[in-house]
Amino acid sequence: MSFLDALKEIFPASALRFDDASREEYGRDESDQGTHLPEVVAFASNAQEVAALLGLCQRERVPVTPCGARSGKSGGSLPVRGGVALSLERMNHILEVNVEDLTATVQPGVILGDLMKTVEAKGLFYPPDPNSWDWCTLGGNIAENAGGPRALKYGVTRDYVLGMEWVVPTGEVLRVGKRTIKGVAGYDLVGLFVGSEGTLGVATEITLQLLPLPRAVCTALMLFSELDGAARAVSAILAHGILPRTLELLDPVAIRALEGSGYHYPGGTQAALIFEVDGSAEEPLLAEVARAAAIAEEHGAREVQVAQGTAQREKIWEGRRQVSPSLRKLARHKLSEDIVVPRGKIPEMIAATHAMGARLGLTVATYGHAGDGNLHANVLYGGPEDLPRVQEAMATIMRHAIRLGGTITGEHGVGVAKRRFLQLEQSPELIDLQRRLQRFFDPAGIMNPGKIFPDAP
Ligand code: LAC
Ligand code: ZN
Repeated sequence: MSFLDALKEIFPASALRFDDASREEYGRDESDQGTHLPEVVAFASNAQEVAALLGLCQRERVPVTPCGARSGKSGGSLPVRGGVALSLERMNHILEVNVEDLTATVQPGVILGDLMKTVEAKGLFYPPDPNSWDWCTLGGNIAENAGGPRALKYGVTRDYVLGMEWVVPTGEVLRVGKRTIKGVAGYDLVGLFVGSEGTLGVATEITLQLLPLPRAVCTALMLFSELDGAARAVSAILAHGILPRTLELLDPVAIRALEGSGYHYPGGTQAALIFEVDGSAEEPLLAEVARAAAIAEEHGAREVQVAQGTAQREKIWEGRRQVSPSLRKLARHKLSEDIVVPRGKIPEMIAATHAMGARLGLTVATYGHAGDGNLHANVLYGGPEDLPRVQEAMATIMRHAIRLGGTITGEHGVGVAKRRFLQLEQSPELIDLQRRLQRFFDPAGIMNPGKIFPDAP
């Protein structure tokens, strides 16, 4: 039987697309890494279909690239070697929210924002909040081990995954992990699979840990006339024993980008921090905001606006979420980094990034999750003629982050965008060990090939 006939035995006709428009659509994502056409797009509706597809592709040596909303920033869902784009977006049911156990069980195509709203309506809280929460899927969050602003206090996706139904690249369906908070039986395969960027298999069901919804939240926007002051305020606030749930930074380029998108900051604002605390009552939170504001003012903050109510808070966050799309309007292209440095090194990293931009004559925006040291350095450029300088800028930023004790990616993953930089951070022995692990799970090398690791020497 031909591969195509076998595919048609696994999926109904309505779940297979071969037309050019669909292949183009599923050949792109949010990473600015070009279009890579799959031969076919297959829409799974259950684990058995996923398992049968992976088994078939393993036998026939056909590449499979899983995808959800394709909101990823490192090209994780790009079918760079063609083959099958396996979409999980139709598996989009929230299967259970268990108030007594504080767990939720979901299919991989559930939109993160839908889960957030559903559990919040029951007084529960799912903290990981990548900025694409209103359209990214939980399967993608699992694949990339997504983080977001609240990672500062609450950690990242991995910290909430208790167990999964997982299809390995050879087509077996496994249950990994558990449904309880504690549990140490066997190897931590959940830890291995979460963040494996689609190379070690596919989640077909996910059980997540939830928390009680904080009863009070307080958000402040701190405005600075100098970027360096804002960067130092981040370190100072954290060093004074305050643990906000977010501490986000916007630099002058990010602020300029927002101006054109309808978000206005007072004239002369060169940097902003979004400080947010949560807890069980409002009064102690206001005291924390006052302490943080005093520290910010010592570091040159000229204005601190405390959000009055949900609408004002949402407006502040809407501005933050618009940074990435707004930067696109300043230049034809942008490459987005998500390096992390130890928190004490945040001011140094920001200064080095801007100095590097000035030296190379490139506009670089630095913004993001400054509180956990995770900065989005975005290099803006006009066209292919700028690429050599852009590549140099990226390499410089990553080398600097590593020199300061950091890492090349805090939340977006390595994907295709950063695979040639992995060796800046990891030894050849470590990369080789991971390649062997990959081969163990995926002998034919069909699962999201061309990702994470540089091509073998
Ligand atoms: C953000 C995305 C780019 O934080 O991670 O805006
Ligand atoms: Zn981010």
